[in-house]
Amino acid sequence: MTANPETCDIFCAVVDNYGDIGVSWRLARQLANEHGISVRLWVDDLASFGKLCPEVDAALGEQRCREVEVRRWDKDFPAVTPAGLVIEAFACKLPESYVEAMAAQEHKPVWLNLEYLSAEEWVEGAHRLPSPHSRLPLTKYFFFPGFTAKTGGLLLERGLLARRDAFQADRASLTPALSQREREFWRSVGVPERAADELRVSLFSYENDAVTGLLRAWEQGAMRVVCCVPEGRVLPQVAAFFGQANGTAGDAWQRGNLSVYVLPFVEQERYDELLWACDVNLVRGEDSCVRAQWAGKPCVWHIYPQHDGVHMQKLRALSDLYGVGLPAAAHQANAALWLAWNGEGDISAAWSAYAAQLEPLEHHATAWSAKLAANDLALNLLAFSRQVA
Ligand code: TRH
Repeated sequence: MTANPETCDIFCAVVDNYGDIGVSWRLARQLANEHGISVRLWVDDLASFGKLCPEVDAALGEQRCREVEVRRWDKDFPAVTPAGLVIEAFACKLPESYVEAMAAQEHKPVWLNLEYLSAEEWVEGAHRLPSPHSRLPLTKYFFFPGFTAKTGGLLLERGLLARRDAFQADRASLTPALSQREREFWRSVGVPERAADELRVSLFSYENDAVTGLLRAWEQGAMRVVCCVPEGRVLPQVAAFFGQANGTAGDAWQRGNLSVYVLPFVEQERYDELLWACDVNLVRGEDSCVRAQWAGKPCVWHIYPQHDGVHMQKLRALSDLYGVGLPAAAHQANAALWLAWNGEGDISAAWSAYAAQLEPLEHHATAWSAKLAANDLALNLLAFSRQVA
């Protein structure tokens, strides 16, 4: 007899920033809303969660949100019957009592560790590997997201690319005009509509030594650049460029050919719209990097820095994979800008070379998103769970 895969517990420990909860929340919603699974999402930091989904009340131990049962993951873990499918996000440690309860089930739950995203080659070999528990009759499986068919794929909500296309629709026409949705979006964040002669970029990154050089390149460049910066870690550096101590949503600064608008940190769906509405997106970590790829626009990745420096290998791996199919000059410009944005190289020269390749980069970004869409993480995860149940 198999466990009931129609129920799912997802455990998310927020280590740092928003990526852990960003991915867990996306997966929870997708399983509940698109696959009819009864999902409980256990989160140890509801305040961070509330930034991505303002409906979440950080004071509540239990609540329902968008068809997902959200439970605060406190130290004293309650006695609950484990779900048929148990997902620990990013190797967070499940409560011991819960693991014991899993082992005590007649039909053992399917237990998956949803891993961090990497384009490195070893991921294909590690994806779906079993890891038997040292003491209990349980097996945990590693489930790796990724960019190739031999990995678990990427989270992609049903209809997302069609919604993106509708949002961006009029831009492709001969007389470019903004769609109503795009107009509404800019109005809602207090930023003027985009003009035909400007390059609009979004900037979401960690503190970054290359920021000043990039802002200067935009300020002194031939093209008008409008840069939208959501409130967050890089904002003090951007503010300092304009001689300000810090910034807050609603601030706007201008110098030379560069205008900067400070945006509020918006909920996840609206952040997608920001990515769809910009020509180039500077993104970070894991989830925003994937969302920028779904936007079908050129993107520049600030990777989450690790102390041992292994993040640069990860950066190169995605840059190499992403570059397949790009004309050589565009591939080189993309790779050089990603490296310079992560501390290796001259950011000003890298931006000039990149700006000269925007057309092929844009074509490639659209084709890349279509190619990736064939490998849907939620579908793969459910198929695998049913196979090993
Ligand atoms: O916040 P992050 O830096 O998270 C990181 C990474 O995931 C990294 O891999 C992980 O190891 C580390 O945390 C612990 O970047 P990320 O992954 O892009 O997550 C940001 C989330 O915030 C994403 O879901 C998009 C969302 N977001 C909004 O919802 N609204 C906004 O206005 C912005 C700027 C982001």
